Amino acid sequence: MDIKKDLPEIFEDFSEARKNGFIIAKELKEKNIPLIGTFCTYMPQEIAMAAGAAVVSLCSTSDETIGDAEMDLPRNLCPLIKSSYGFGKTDKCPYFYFSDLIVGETTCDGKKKMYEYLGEFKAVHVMQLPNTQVGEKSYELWKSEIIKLKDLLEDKLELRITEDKIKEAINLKNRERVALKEFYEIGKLNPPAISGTDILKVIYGATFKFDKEQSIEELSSLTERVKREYAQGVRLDSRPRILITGCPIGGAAEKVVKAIEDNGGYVVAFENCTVAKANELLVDEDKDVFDALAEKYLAIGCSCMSPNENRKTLLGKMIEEYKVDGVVDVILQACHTYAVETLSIKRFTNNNYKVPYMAVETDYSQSDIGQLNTRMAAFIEML
Ligand code: BJ8
Repeated sequence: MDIKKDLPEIFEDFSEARKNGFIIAKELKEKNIPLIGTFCTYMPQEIAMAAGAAVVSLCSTSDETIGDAEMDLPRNLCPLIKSSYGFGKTDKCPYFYFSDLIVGETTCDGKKKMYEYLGEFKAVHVMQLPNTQVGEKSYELWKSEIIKLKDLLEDKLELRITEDKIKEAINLKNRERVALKEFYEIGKLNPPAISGTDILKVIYGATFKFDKEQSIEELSSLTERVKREYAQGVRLDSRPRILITGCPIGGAAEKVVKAIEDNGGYVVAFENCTVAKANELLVDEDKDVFDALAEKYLAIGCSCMSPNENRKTLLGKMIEEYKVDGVVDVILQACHTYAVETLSIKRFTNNNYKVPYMAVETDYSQSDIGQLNTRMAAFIEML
């Protein structure tokens, strides 16, 4: 990271990391480094890392390939699923193109059925994720699926994944999570140091940096610099502080963050998978590696789980710690599990924390920007 650059330029550099993907993915292939593509936070990345592979989140956040996907899939389906399938079908995503294996999980119905078709033109492995976090059987199933993934990667890549290698990967991934967390926790500063748009640029961009040691270093010095400048008086104005929860929002759905920040608020916290859901919990480094991984990943508070108390636990903690004035629940169109959960999240925020709540349904098009602006302006005005 060039320390002479000003902060906005550094935030842009993180954003650029994804766009440089083609070259980076090609370089990895030339060095014979396997690439494992993922779609979901439940994927235990440490197993692939222990195999010496690079793990990448596959393109699924733009409407560029939705038209191609709709030739095969129903139109009334979540844009994330259509976009994922469309990128796989059209080979427009360099990460898809270069992936040796794509690992999916049986999360929501649309996604797990889409993998069946994706498997027709890509190597896909689907991990059987239980529908509940409750009970020994769910835990045992998930642990056995993690071991199965390890066995499969050993066969496919013709190598052995030792427990020591998994331990190393757990340690590295934990350190990366801590660095990410220390950065996004800048959102706790009041008034804010930086906008939610910039927080997202860095956190989302960091997932496309493959040299994790370097990325950890860059994140740590960026966090330090923002805090230092804040102490010297560089800060934003005081505005209503918004927490975003719900579906993942990197890419096209970032329009919601923009609508909030263009209409008088700042997003100070992201509870969803793009930020906190993926990074809050660390993997226990003192346990058996498979137990530790099963425990960490199964605890993710996704609406695909029933019941989904872990979402509320994290949400409540963040509402308090980030001194949130309002909660915006972002629902991607036709995402039934998050849409159904809006009632219980509304009750939870209104009743337990007395914080106003609003749910917005959106897709990857730009057609609802006017409507988003109107709704956000009204919500923020009321806070
Ligand atoms: S752990 S949030 S990344 S499943 S694809 S559920 S938006 S209908 S993405 Fe997710 Fe993993 Fe859960 Fe996180 Fe809804 Fe669309 Fe399904 Fe989605």
